[in-house]
Amino acid sequence: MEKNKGRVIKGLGGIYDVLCEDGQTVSCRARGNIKRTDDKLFVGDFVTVSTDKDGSVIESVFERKNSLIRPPLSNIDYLFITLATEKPTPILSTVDKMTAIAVHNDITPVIIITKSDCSDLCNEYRRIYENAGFDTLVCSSYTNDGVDAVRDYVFSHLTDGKIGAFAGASGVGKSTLMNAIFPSLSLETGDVSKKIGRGKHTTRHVQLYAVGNGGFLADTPGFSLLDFERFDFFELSDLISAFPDLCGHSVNCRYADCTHSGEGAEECAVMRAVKDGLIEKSRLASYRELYATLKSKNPYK
Ligand SMILES: Nc1nc2c(ncn2[C@@H]2O[C@H](COP(=O)(O)OP(=O)(O)O)[C@@H](O)[C@H]2O)c(=O)[nH]1
Ligand SMILES: [Mg+2]
Ligand SMILES: [Zn+2]
Repeated sequence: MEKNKGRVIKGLGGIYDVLCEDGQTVSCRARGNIKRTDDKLFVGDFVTVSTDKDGSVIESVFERKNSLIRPPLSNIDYLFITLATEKPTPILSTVDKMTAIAVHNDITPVIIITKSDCSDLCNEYRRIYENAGFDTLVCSSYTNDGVDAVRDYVFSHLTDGKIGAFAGASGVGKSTLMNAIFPSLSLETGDVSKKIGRGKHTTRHVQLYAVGNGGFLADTPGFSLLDFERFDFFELSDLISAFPDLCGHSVNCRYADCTHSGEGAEECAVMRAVKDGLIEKSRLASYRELYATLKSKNPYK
């Protein structure tokens, strides 16, 4: 019997494609003990595979650094959080929730602002996210402005087994942009209104798409915030470190338990930094919204 280590790149109907260290992709079934556990195999998982005359079987799964539930995808390195300058108008608290969840789960958030052909607001959003310290790219799939830079970014960062996925509200232009970068993906694009009701009940399968430098892009239509709701959410005490732009200032607040919520503004270094233009107002507002949500979930923490 031959043993091998590899990564699940596709899973459909109990058959998993595993890209093994030797470069071969083998079609595998999973050992019964793996299938029975609550969290089944995820695309993105590192696994051990044994092969004999009857075929290949996944024997064990290595610990995941993170995972998304719908569609199931694990060990994500980059999340391309996409917002449009308009149509739909971005909800920055949603964008910021995604960045916080990404940071907390050891995923690098990258902000992609689409539809720059629609409005100059793209510059305002760019400023906010650059100021927050995230890599930020602006593009238009219509005029093609900035699309090459997005492609270069994706190709130069998704290397050595790294996994990236797109996230963002429906209609922001994720599929259009992904198709522009990787034409062979051929994702469905279109009008939000026309899409409603269609494909609602079809299971979404995720597959890892090799981007050419040893990295992978998940060929999902993009995660939305809904998909994050079950995504290993964090404790109130972890929140500040999920906002790197606030975190550096918070150590200078007079009181160690400062909530940066507006009371005692004189003593709050985060509030001072907002006043001085070092922290974006919208970022602090998002922080406070999440703080209130987590507080109401866990009133004793
Ligand atoms: N004006 C403009 N419209 C775009 C751009 N990119 C995509 N769209 C349109 O936005 C709509 C939604 O695009 P789609 O890629 O399906 O969005 P998704 O739901 O995020 O995958 C479609 O009608 C696209 O033609 C862009 O750069 N500029
Ligand atoms: Mg789409
Ligand atoms: Zn404070």
